[in-house]
Amino acid sequence: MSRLVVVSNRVPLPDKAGNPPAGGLAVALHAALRERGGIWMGWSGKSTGEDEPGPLSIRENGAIQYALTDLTDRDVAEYYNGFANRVLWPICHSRIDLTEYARREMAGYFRVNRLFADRLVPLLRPDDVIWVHDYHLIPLAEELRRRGVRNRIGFFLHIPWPPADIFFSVPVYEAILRGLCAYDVVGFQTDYDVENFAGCLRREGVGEPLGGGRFRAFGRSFVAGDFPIGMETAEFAAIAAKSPDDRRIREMARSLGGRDLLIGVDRLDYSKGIPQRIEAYERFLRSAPEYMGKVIYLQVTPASRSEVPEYASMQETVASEAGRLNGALGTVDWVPMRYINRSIRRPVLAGLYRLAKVGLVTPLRDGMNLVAKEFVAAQDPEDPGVLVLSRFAGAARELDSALLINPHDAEGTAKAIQRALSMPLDERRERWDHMMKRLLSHDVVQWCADFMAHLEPPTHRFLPEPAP
Ligand code: GDG
Repeated sequence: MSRLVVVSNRVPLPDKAGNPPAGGLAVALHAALRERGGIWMGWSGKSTGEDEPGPLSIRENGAIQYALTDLTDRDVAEYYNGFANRVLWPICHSRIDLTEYARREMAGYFRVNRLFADRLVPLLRPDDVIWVHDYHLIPLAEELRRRGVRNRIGFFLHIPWPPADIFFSVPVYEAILRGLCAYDVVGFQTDYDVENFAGCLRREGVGEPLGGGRFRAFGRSFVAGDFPIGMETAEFAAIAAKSPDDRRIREMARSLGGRDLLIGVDRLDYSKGIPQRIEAYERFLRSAPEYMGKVIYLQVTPASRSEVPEYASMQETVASEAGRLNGALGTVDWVPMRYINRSIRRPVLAGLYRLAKVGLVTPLRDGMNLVAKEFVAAQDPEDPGVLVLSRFAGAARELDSALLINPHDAEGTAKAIQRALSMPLDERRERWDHMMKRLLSHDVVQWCADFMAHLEPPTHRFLPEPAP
């Protein structure tokens, strides 16, 4: 079996005992890397004040090599905080209003992709299979091809792909689109993303579908399809099932004092719709005052990308909205909302999901949203909680037995919260069963295997290139 080479912006390094960090993607890719041997390459997370980023550092862990590169301060400002997170991220989440386009930053993005290519080429063997992850590294395959790399190269986009009109507002959209078409397999989270991507090729007049998931564009052909990412369902469910024995979960349960728990868990990001969720919760309490004092909404929100101004201001907005809500509706013995602005450990998270009666996953736009899946996987099959899920999360394509809402409609979301809290046990079980079956049959190991099956050379036998 040929080696696997994974490339992503950051590399989830294992602990001293060689175990990968918790979380489905890291675990699944480590398992594939361990089985086949290979390399995981990415940014070390460190930046140097120098003009040059310094040499690649290689760490060995059994059959896996980690190849880490530092970046310069300028690289981080232009490539990561700049073009990736102030142009591509907002654009892919349909937020043209938040994009800050600067030619200097765009040049930095392509420069860092060239650096990655320069550093990866000497490590490659002719039969390695390369799998690149996410929007930071779209141009990488084209750079590798320019350096003579003929290996199979796949790409998976973890975030949505926007409609053509939105994507075309990026001044260098053509270079980005061409970059995607240099891969052999391009994976998206949902069929809607694939449709949007195909729409961009068609509208630009640069490509066309050939059938069977194949496209021809910019003079070459490749496969593009939806590969909805899964989670480590069975393992996570087992951790959650043990959580009632955990002291921290028992203390949390005691602190609820018999009140029903609603939970939201999101990186602090404007795409997650946290202020809209707080507004909907307030509307729910005001329109159903019998629930005042009877429910508690816990929002867990680790800080993220705080060097990007939009994130710093979102942090202030969420904190002030939470404070305002508690000030307006709280009483001396009840706060409607608990807000935690830091990360908690994964087993505790699993226990909190299981303790909650309602999971609130209401992003304005999301590639998939693994929190929705984790909430379902953590439930007690005898007495499952209810998932309130935005129809604009990729997860809604699979978890259609959740209560699907439009996060822009605060009244509709408020009604769904009330419905979730009063849903009869039979209906909760039926909805949960349906979703859990899907999560078990489409877990992250399956996702990884499915993508790899499309990327490996035998694919050619199943998807022959049609005659011109
Ligand atoms: C991108 C796409 C796509 C959150 N708080 C804590 C914590 N988390 C974990 C969750 C979950 C993960 O972070 C977040 O994953 P999401 O999928 O919800 O969102 P993004 O970070 O935006 O990820 C997304 C994903 O890529 C995968 O393809 O689904 O659409 O945007 O696993 O549990 N984990 C711990 N403590 C926390 O406080 N331990």
